[in-house]
Amino acid sequence: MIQTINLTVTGMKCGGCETNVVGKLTALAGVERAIANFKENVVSVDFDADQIDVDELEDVIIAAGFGVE
Ligand SMILES: [Cu+2]
Repeated sequence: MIQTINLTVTGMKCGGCETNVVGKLTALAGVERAIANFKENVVSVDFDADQIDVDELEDVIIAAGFGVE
């Protein structure tokens, strides 16, 4: 089942950061869609909870150099 989560992500400073985060997330199996907004510090992810969980999403964001609150 596809779920949507809105994560508070810190450290995004421009559109390049948004593209970076979205690219990392959408490369994961089970992520259907990701939208990042650096001004709002929000990353919205549509994901298949049977394939991937929120901890894995957060790990990828953190590995890319950003923070998750
Ligand atoms: Cu940036």
